[in-house]
Amino acid sequence: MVLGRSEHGDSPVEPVTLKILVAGGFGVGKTTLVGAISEIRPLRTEEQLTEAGRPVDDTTGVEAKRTTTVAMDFGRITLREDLVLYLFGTPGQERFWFMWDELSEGALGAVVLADTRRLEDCFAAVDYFERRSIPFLVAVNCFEGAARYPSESVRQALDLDPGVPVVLCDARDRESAKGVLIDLIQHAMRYSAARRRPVAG
Ligand SMILES: Nc1nc2c(ncn2[C@@H]2O[C@H](COP(=O)(O)OP(=O)(O)O)[C@@H](O)[C@H]2O)c(=O)[nH]1
Ligand SMILES: [Mg+2]
Repeated sequence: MVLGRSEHGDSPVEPVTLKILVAGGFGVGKTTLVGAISEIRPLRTEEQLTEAGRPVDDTTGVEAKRTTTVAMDFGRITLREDLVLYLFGTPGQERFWFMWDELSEGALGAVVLADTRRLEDCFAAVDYFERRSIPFLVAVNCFEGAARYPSESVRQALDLDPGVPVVLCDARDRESAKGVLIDLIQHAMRYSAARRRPVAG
């Protein structure tokens, strides 16, 4: 069978699917971001924070957080009819790092969510993607009451390479979250183009 335009003139495009990771510290807004943009009911695996988990699930600075993502968040967004993104919110707690290797397989790139009140919580994620040369950007989730810092100070505090974008977002807002994903795709494309460029000489 020849693939081509259908009788109705609409082309039967097979969408390109891209896998994107959403990482960052505990309570930084990963589940919120995936939920805000997913067009399917996001699959999330949350459980009540228990007494037993309290020493490891540090909620200092995270108001009213009663659940924790134990496995991951999963969502989907169609950016264009031929471009579908699959989102994987990866748990920030150290006891889940073993999952990251599997999740990052074949990923286009990663969004590292950051909260300026607890910037150090995303060191681990930044370090992880840097080491594996996975393109990422840092998206500062602007919580009310948190001081606004220029992206340059966030960059310095996290000791980011000059090429790593730092953007501001509101994880609850669909358009804002979508903008972050588009920024990441553009960054990942520039990043892989730069890596492919032959070295002169
Ligand atoms: N005010 C405010 N609260 C947020 C924002 N993003 C997340 N939250 C809240 O912060 C808490 C932690 O968010 P969550 O998405 O569960 O964090 P996760 O651990 O990274 O998945 C939840 O109670 C959210 O409702 C935001 O942009 N602004
Ligand atoms: Mg979560």
